[in-house]
Amino acid sequence: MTIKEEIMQAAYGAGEIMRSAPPAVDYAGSKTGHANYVTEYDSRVQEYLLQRLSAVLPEANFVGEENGKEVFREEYAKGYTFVVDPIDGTSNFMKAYRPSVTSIALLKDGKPWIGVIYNPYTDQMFHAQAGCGAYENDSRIFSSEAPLSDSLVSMGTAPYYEEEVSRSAFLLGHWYLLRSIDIRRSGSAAWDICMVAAGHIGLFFEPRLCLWDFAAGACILQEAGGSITAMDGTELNWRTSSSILAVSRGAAAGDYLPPRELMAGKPI
Ligand code: 2AM
Ligand code: CA
Repeated sequence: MTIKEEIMQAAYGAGEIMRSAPPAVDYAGSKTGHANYVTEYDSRVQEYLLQRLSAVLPEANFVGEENGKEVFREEYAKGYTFVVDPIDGTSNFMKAYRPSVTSIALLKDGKPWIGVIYNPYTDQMFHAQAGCGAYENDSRIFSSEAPLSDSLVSMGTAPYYEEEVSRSAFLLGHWYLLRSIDIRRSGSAAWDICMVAAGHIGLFFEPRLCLWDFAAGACILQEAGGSITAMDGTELNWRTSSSILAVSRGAAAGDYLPPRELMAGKPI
């Protein structure tokens, strides 16, 4: 088995744990701030992935959302680092609303090299390796060639931060509503990025996300011909939390960068 196939097997195992949860899962306690929940399943899936992925590549570092290593360490810039979100879409998971997915990125020398995202409720496995194309299950995927005006846009509301951040999300959402077919909000950033990669969504944005929310999706989207940057169009550094703009081939061919005032939460 290749390393990517072994990571996919680990993601299937994570999905089994998620599917074993009762229909609605009470949260085990809030992390810091508004809407920032963690259930016993987030911890269980992360523990499982830590064991399983350590066996795949014992020399790799491991950064998981639930061990909260937000700060990128210099040692991650060389060699291999797994960046794992055991359950992306935890609020959905708690309410048995969908989707919730497992997201696993393997960074090589500090940049996404392999991305695996699995939705266990629909058995959709998205996977990519740099230079080898992106796939949904066994089929190659490509981002859409439709212009933004003929695309759906998905947004994240960034409910975890100070009020200006979510205000800017809604100002930007309205700006994109006027320039697209309509707006969607799934509750899982990793899933939304896969939807751009597979051609269903033309553009996804969220004013602030952590590395484990977007690292695997970034690899999949880039291999599907799309692009991913910060919301002002600048390159991601793969080290810190960032605003995210994930764009299809068609949307990227036109004007899609939002006005800076809106990013700062100021109406125009
Ligand atoms: P989660 O479900 O793994 O917590 C929803 O707006 C998106 O933001 C989800 O992908 C969610 O991931 C993510 N998210 C949750 N808490 C966050 C935080 N503190 N910082 C950044 N993103 C977060
Ligand atoms: Ca999570």
